[in-house]
Amino acid sequence: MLIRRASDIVPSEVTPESLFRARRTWLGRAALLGVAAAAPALPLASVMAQGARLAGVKPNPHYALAGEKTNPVTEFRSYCNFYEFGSSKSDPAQYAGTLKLRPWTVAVEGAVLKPRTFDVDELMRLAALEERVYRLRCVEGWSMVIPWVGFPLSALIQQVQPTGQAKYVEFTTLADRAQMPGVRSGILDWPYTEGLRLDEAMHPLALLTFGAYGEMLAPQNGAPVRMVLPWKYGFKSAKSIVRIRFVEHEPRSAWMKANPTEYGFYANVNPNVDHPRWSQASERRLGEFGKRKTLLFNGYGEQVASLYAGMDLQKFY
Ligand SMILES: Nc1nc2c(c(=O)[nH]1)N[C@H]1C(S)=C(S)[C@@H](COP(=O)(O)O)O[C@H]1N2
Ligand SMILES: [Mo]
Repeated sequence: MLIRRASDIVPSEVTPESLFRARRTWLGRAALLGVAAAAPALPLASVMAQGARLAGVKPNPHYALAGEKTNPVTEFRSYCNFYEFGSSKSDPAQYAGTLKLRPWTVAVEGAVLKPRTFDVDELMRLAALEERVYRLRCVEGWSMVIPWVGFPLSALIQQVQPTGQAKYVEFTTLADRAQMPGVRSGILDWPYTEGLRLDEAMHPLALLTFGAYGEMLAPQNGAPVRMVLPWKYGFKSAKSIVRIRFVEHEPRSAWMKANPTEYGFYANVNPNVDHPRWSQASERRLGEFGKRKTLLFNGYGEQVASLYAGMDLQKFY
């Protein structure tokens, strides 16, 4: 079992000062990325070499994924899904450099006693950051293993104190036509939104994520803040979040609106429920030849299956 006890939580050594330094490095890097976007001749590798380290963040050994290799950081940063920047896997790495990461606020509102708009740097200091190695499986049939940096979303939820009416959480992400060329397309009804049931959002695996590979998130991976929900298909893990709203009724996500028969609210990884257009029984781990069997709940069943006890997972896909 990987359920954590309070005594297992590794205290972060991130100081305001180290965060400040990371931020400054990042701002310098963001400027470089801006230049790179304006001059496409600059090779991607030189952009990705710039680092904004998150000093003092310790790996949480309970989420180490023994026996599975993490994907190379270059793969993580160059093969992305972020439709606001285009629909091909290489578009986000090429175009997300224009995303302005500061100032950035996240409004936390709706059915809560203490609604509050957080500056993202403030939000990042709300709880101890830790590194967790999680699989992320895309609904399209590929997967990666990534060392994410963040803290459980539950830490934020406890701060704002949901009322009895809060049954679901809705995430809204940035949709800025000026910065995001993909938002001019009609692929989705922007902004990109996603949702969770409150108990899913409170689950210790649900990670509010600011970094990966010991660094601040790159824009194409959802900087400055995103969700990572390792037992669900990748599209549930909304990138570049600007609002978290607590609501009474199940919210309809952008993908549900676009195609309700293909994308359900739960979107738990399930090899037994095929996508209408392809099988979900197997997947390709990026960097590997051949296929792996897809695991129920992406291998996190021991932790999350009880959330769905008694539910027909064919119906609630
Ligand atoms: N705002 C936003 N969030 C998003 C997406 C998107 O297009 N827009 N794509 C999703 C999908 S389909 C996947 S698989 C993951 C991919 O995350 P990664 O590119 O960092 O691996 O982000 C998810 N979050
Ligand atoms: Mo995905």
